[in-house]
Amino acid sequence: MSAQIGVTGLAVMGANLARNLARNGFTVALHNRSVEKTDTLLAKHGDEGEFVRTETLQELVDALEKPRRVLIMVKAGAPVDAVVDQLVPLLEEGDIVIDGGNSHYQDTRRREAALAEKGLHFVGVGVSGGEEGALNGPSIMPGGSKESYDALGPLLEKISAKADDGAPCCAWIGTDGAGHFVKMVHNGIEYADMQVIGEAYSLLRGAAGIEPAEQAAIFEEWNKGDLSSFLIEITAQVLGHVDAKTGKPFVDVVVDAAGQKGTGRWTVQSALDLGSPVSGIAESVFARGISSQAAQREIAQTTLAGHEAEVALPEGFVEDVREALYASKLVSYAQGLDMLTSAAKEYGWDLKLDEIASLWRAGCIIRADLLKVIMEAYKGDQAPANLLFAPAFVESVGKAVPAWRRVVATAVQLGIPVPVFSSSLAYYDALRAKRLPAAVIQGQRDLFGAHTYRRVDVEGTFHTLWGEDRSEISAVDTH
Ligand code: NBP
Repeated sequence: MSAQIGVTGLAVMGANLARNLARNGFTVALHNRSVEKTDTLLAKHGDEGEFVRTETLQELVDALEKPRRVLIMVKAGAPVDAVVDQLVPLLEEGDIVIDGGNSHYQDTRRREAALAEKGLHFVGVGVSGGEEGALNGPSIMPGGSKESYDALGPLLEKISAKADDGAPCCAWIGTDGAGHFVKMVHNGIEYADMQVIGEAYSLLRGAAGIEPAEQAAIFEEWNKGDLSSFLIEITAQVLGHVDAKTGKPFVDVVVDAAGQKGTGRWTVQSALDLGSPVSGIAESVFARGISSQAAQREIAQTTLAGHEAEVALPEGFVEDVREALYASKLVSYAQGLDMLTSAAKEYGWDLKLDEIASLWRAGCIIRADLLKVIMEAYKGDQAPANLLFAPAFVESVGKAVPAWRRVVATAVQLGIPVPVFSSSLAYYDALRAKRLPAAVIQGQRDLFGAHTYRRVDVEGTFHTLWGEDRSEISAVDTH
């Protein structure tokens, strides 16, 4: 029997995707470098659908119908290149090699170009939702050629999560590395989303003295409104959890150093290359960095003065925090989506922001009710230049601004760090500002480096003779 798809790399993610495919009626050929994983999968779950056991890549390739679809689920980086190098000589023109791991989009672009030269399709697929999503329905972001999607899309759509309206959380994103790029930005937004929730917790605890168990109830309540999302839901669970050993709140026995696997950092690095101002996402990555500087934090606690002020909490502080959380979260989405727009221009991708918001509605970590409103905002040909300009958000964020300012001011006075709340507000205010201090910076650059400037009243590029009589001359633009 020929299999419709082959999976090589049967650790957690590969095994669960293979099971998901089989449960959905596809015949799946299985391969893993060490055959034990293949046999374990078959022993435990072989009855969930049609599997073909293979021991070598040649056997895997031989087991597949044409054009062949081979899904690689090995560790990102060199292992993907190693598997691709072994696979390519075994394949025929038109076959499709799929990388469903967390590869860097630049690696995907490189691999896609190399395989295209051999007449093969290389499809970088972003998969979000962790182990559970891989098994029961992840959010899937495939890149690669449109042609490859025609052959692969139906399988991926079938195993993907489904949104409330039944739409599959999978759609063709764009050529070469577009799928992995969008997955990377998804993760960047996820970092910011998690950090703003953390900042809300800090404020409720540090400023209002609300204990974790009580906060769990607050988050549960928030999960019924416009903040309703997977991350708010699991935060309620985490805050409500009590450590069995000590009887203390779980969050009080966990070391407060946040780990990271790299996709947040990649998002910020790529944003810097694109000149895309993802300040909230960047602050969330830096916040994890500071949290992990245990030695410096310990010295700082006894060395650095705080000069915190006595602050009477504004009335309705908990609701203020909710609104600040909502507004800051929205800025993170706005920044991430703006970064996608910049990348689309840079790499020639026709990214459809409404479809991307749509496929983040279920299956992935940032799934949230808000994504439906974001999806609607980008529908049709009236897409806003920035998510914050969509009428729905002009209104809802506008309404939150007074609370947002009160919360950030309170945090600053109390010495509670809220890097994403405050940088998001700064982004919002910078966008709104009639004049920015960039004019002063242009003056400084012209003075020390003759970098020239443009004027508000006359076309052209100018330079002031700072070291001479300070007269202005027309200049060749050097900025
Ligand atoms: P791992 O990232 O832990 O990789 C283990 C697999 O890679 C095993 O099948 C292993 O084979 C294989 N492998 C390695 Br390591 N080097 C190899 C090589 N040179 N040649 C062939 N195979 C090699 O697996 P995972 O946690 O299932 O993740 C797979 C991908 O999915 C990664 O890119 C990951 O970042 C991504 N991802 C993971 C999650 C998650 O929640 N875990 C979520 C979303 C995406 P062996 O068994 O013979 O050692």
